[in-house]
Amino acid sequence: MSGEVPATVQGIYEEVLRRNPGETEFHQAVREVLESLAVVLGRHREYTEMKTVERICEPERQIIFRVPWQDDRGEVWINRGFRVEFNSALGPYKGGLRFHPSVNLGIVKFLGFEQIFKNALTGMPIGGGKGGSDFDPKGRSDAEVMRFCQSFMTELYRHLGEYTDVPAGDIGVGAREIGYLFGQYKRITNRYESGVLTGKGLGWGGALVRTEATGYGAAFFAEAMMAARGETFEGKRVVISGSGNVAVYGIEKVHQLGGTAVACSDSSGYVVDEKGIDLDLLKQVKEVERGRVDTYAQRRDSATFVAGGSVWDVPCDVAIPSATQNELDGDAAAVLARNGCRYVVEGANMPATPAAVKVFRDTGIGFAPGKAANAGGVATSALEMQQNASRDRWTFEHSEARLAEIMRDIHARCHETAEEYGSPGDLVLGANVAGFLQVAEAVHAHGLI
Ligand code: NDP
Ligand code: 2IT
Repeated sequence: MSGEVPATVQGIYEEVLRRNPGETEFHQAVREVLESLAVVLGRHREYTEMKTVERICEPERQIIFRVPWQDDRGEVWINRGFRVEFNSALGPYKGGLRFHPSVNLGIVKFLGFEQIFKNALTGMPIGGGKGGSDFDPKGRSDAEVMRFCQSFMTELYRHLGEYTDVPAGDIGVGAREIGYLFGQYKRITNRYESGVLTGKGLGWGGALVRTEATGYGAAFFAEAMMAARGETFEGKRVVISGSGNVAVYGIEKVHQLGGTAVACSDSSGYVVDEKGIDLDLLKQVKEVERGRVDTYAQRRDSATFVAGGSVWDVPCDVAIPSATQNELDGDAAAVLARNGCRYVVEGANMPATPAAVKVFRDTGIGFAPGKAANAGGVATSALEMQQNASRDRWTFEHSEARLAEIMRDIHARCHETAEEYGSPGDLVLGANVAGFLQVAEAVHAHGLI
């Protein structure tokens, strides 16, 4: 862990451990936020008296359901579906759906908990939630994915609504899945309720820039961090893990801002391409063919594929972990530091372990936590909701300018809050405190609910 749990919040942490046994990722996410909050509770006695932190640590509602479906050969499968409606103080529950075999309640809760503060940081009126299933879409046909999505939504629909709970994508859930989910919601409810899901197709209620938003946003955030140190992306080597939605559009924006992304990965290994990742080829392999990264290396002379191994072995100035939680541990962080890395910006949710974050602190590497750096995705989801509600459609340029502004604002807010609370430069503390204060004020105003 990155530090001691301060005495003022120790009791809260122990109660979270006791009430949520075995949910290690949830414990980790809660602990990291609590470590930042002692300083806040010292200034706000009302939050201690009204158990505001304890209430925020307890989801408002947790839904777990059976998802039966049949594959193309007629075999029956039974998956588990989750939706954790964590906190609605600032707006309807908002957060993605993850389809991955590793999904369990503890992972959904960690993601939902993070989402509360992330969504608060965007400044948009959205509460925090997350959902998903242990369904593995890899290798499944479109028809199988469709049947699974239909079965999943047949249970979930009763909990959703544009003013209630608005899911979107996450790992394993992209435009294809959102399409099938929306179709089934519309069929069951007989309502064309555009605002019930975000990440929709551009021809039927989707918003320009939502696809690119998380990766672009992380790059904008990195740009703001560098600007605070008088630097730019110009000439910087960048390593981005993953090769999904966040990674692909992170690479795209890094290149537009003057940096060079030289490596990316998936769960099979990583590719290094000293000439810079060829985005057209990467998109062809990952988005069109739904293939593996080794195919990229097979088709590009300047690229090498390394099976297994750690993408963090590739020397870089900027690292943008954009695959999954706890993918960058203390050892990998030490390698990054030794190789001269200066910035680590979390595109994924909680990709750096507490030991890694400690290395970044000790070595002076600028570190941006996911709840700040990857907030561009959900912020642009809120822009999609705004366009749906007003039956409007913004241009790419307008939406991207809004996204860039939001990311600069989040950086400024985290930066200023860290200074105000006595830890200049500590964006982890800044993000946790700024996000918490916004949520806590609303929770407090709504009374004991
Ligand atoms: P995708 O499904 O599009 O891509 C995920 C990528 O990460 C793939 O390359 C995948 O490799 C890799 N990956 C996933 N799980 C693992 C694992 N257990 N071990 C190794 N590699 C893994 O997802 P996204 O790009 O949407 O999401 C990536 C991260 O960003 C997640 O942490 C997500 O929560 C976060 N995020 C996403 C947002 C969004 O708008 N999509 C918004 C904010 C955060 P493989 O295909 O081999 O599994
Ligand atoms: O982790 C996240 O912020 C997301 N997966 C996006 C959530 C959303 O509602 O757009």
